[in-house]
Amino acid sequence: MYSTDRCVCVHIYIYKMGLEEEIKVSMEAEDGSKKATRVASVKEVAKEALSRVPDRYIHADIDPLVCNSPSLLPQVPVIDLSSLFSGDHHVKETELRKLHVASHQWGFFQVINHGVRGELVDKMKKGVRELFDLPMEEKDKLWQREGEMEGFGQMFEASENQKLNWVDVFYVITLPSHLRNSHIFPNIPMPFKEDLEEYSAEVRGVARKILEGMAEVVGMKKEDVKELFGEGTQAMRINYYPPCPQPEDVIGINAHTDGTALTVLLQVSDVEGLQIKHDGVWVPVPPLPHAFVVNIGDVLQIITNGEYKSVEHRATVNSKMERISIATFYGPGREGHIGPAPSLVGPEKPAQFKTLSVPDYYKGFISKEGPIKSYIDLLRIQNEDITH
Ligand SMILES: O=C(O)CCC(=O)C(=O)O
Repeated sequence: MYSTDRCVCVHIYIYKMGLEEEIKVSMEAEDGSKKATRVASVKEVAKEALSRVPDRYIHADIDPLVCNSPSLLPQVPVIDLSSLFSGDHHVKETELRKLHVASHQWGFFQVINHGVRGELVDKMKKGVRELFDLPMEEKDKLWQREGEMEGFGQMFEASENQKLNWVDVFYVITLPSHLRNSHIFPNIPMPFKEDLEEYSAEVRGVARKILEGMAEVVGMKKEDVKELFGEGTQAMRINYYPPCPQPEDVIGINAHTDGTALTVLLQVSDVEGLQIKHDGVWVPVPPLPHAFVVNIGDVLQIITNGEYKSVEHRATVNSKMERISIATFYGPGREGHIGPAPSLVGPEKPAQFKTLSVPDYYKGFISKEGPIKSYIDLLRIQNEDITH
């Protein structure tokens, strides 16, 4: 998904203009001309009662599930967020330890008792279904414009020959509000726009609480969290995976790690699809009632100086049922730096990663090769660098 084709390269520019900073995507052919590629909506493709899906969606190299006995697969840990902030010292310590083990060994966990009202979550579920059910002429008004990432459309679509994922995406920057795209967020239909506004604020609160718990248990100073995150930034990627007649030959989202700090994912449908790589095996993450799936992104692996892991994951699709998910990405404010927290670096534990400005980090992440899985490895400080 992220490889570039020889004839078209993707340039992503991150630039600052006072307080306004945007990620711009422009598609440029080798002769320098701009190329506007628009990928068909998979929902529309799927409506055509296909017996075989078009070749562009067929991936020959999908890594199958390694374990043939799902009942033997390990279960992703579940963290009770209310216990993490319990007044009872023992309850709190036990949950903090669970959080530490989950973040260190899995990089993924489900979180329950997170405090986001069930009624708001239900409104979001209804709102995203309605968003993807909009007629095409309404969706057109919210479609990605050339050079931009927000709105409906596939991300990182680099060439006309590139293999595609079996997913329709709606991507939107949610917080802080001054970073929002002026023709996407304001045009989101009501009442979903209002619910999205409330949900963004609530989920940011959940992300910050989890980070607070992690900082406490990993021994990171509060000042470091404040310094590294500032007010933070948040974006959402809403994924719609239509049913597919050849689910084993297509992929909803290729294996990837998240380039941000923390992802809080709502599995909208009661349909399995999310899988994570754990000890070399793809482990499904079943939807759990009233839970969010949380995962560590590359930025948090860097900030924790490698203590917590950003783990590969992917989304598979279903032959009969559609699946929807809402991934909310939380990361540092645009004005700061990304690097190991000073309180987690010392003679015993030298910095494992370089420190970069936030714009430089994202510029590298979405560089000419696209957001490659191994980007974080490019930022690793080699032993020679440490000793010299
Ligand atoms: O749909 C899912 O469960 C996974 C989504 C995901 O990995 C993403 O949006 O980056």
